[in-house]
Amino acid sequence: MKTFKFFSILVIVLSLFIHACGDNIECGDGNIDLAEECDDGNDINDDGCSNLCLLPICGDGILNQAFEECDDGNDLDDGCDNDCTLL
Ligand SMILES: [Ca+2]
Ligand SMILES: [Ca+2]
Ligand SMILES: [Ca+2]
Ligand SMILES: [Ca+2]
Repeated sequence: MKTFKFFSILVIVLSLFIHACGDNIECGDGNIDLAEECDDGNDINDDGCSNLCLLPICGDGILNQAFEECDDGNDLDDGCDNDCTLL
């Protein structure tokens, strides 16, 4: 009976732990979690924190007008250079 009680508590604790983990790793909840570079809790892609919870970089295909003239997400000299300046 003691063993049964122990395992019941263990199952409850484990399920709470897993539930908490599942809630924590969610992009868009406003909390910067593991594997997230940022999380501003909105769904605006070009405001400095993308919808994938990554900070803006040149080459991600998202135009961040603060410091990029263009961003076509490729590494070709096709009108938008690799440093995200217009040719
Ligand atoms: Ca998050
Ligand atoms: Ca955002
Ligand atoms: Ca970009
Ligand atoms: Ca290009």
